[in-house]
Amino acid sequence: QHNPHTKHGRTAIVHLFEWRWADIAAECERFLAPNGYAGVQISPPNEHITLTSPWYPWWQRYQPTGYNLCSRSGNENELRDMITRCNNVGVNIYVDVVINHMCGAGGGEGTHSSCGGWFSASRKDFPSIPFTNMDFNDHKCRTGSGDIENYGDANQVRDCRLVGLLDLALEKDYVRGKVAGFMNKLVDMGVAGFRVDACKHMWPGDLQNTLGRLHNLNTKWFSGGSRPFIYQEVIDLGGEPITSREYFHLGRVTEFKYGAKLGTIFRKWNGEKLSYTKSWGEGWGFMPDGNALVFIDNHDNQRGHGAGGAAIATFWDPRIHKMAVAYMLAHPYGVARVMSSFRWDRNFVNGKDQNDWIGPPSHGNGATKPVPINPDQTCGDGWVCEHRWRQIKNMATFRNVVNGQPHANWWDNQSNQVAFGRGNRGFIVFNNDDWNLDVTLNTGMPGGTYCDVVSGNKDGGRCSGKQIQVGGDGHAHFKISNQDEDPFVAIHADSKL
Ligand code: QV4
Ligand code: CA
Repeated sequence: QHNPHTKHGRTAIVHLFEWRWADIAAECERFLAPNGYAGVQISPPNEHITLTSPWYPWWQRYQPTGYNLCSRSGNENELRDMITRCNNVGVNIYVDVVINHMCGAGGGEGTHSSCGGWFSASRKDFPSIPFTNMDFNDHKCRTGSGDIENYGDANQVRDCRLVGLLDLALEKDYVRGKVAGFMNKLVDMGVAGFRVDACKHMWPGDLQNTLGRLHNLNTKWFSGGSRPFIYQEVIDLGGEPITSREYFHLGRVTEFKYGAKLGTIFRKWNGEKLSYTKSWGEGWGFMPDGNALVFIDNHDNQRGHGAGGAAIATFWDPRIHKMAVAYMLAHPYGVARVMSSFRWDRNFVNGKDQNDWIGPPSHGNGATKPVPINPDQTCGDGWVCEHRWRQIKNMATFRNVVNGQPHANWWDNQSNQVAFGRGNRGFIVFNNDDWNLDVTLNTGMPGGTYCDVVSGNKDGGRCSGKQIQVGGDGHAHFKISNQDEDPFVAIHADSKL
């Protein structure tokens, strides 16, 4: 189902990657709701393997060992409290669910799992669910290694092991029932939907059956008959037999071309220019608007996993990252997701980060640290909190203010200076060239003085950033130095002084 069921005209989702439930609950109340964020994507909440070599990597959470709800982010009570408190302030929760597989085949045997439950990867035995060796796909897989070896063969992509992860037989009624039961427990607790991991590796028919078993959303917070929002992780950059299109009828799909292209454009690689984005969206060969879930970076490709490579614009390149995220939030295409990261010690050897496995800030024993908030509203202890950066936070508001308005009043200099508006509700101007921008443009907005929400905030009647004068004819003069800390300017109906 394609509708995120957002509340109060809010639009943007933030992925609070690896945050603890207690911190997310507090963040919903103190920051997300007051600043108009629509929802949170949370890390997988169920039991997962714990590994010590490498030391508690972030990706251990993509190796389920059971469906009990205790994880590195907290226990079931903390999860329930978080869902309740976020819902009570109108912030939706979307759960990252890993249902294609269990842990790696080499995961051993014992109680090294986040709830302390016993399992055996070697015997394919997960008694807390229970799944046994009859619930996996190995008999169907035809590759020598049992792993996916060739993405050109759709059968092995669906029926073999993704990097050695024990592949569930989702064709079985029993497995479908267990997976749906796990998801329904979360639906009943009040979540609004799911980011479904590794959908390329599951048959659309199996997914359709499983998702068809989901309950309607909890009527304490959602109107009767509401179906869970589904967005499916399928990496489709073209060139493979499995396409995003096969999944459109089930829900939205992650559009990986979006961040890969926009990163390339803002980096000015491969001869790309910002002016070419006049037809951004479907005009670039992206999936239909109503199917797309868009983002600049995600938890994989910000550290070299997944797709997109070095072009991806992450918090490590803040100037480019802020521009790319602002472009996404200003543009009408897709449901938008903002990444909120933790920092780690990058260590590139021959272009590969040796530390791409490092988990969230922790006390050393694998217990994730809380997110402390500094007096200036930034986060401490290695939490990056991109969603709190003024430029990004204010663009999330921009997206809400212009929601439903058409892309309008495009201008470009045939290079890397562009501008566009959203009806008569908002206007944004970018200068990604190596020279100044100095131009008068039709903003389409009512006359008046507006506060630029990139360089500052509107606070009461005052503006801490640049002020933009829009004349009675909708025209305004813009000057943006290529030396500016953030070489873009954005105004909207609610930033009028
Ligand atoms: C290793 C070898 C295998 C070998 C296996 C033997 O590489 O060849 O068969 O040991 O046991 C980790 C390790 C990986 C290891 C594997 C199994 O990195 O080296 O295999 O565990 O032990 C995340 C990480 C992976 C990690 C995985 C499980 O990115 O590195 O694997 O979690 O912990 C494709 C998919 C797409 C996927 C993307 C990364 O189409 O669906 O790759 N993205 C999603 C998630 C991603 C997650 C998974 C899928 C798996 O966004 O975070 O992978 O749930 O494009
Ligand atoms: Ca599979």
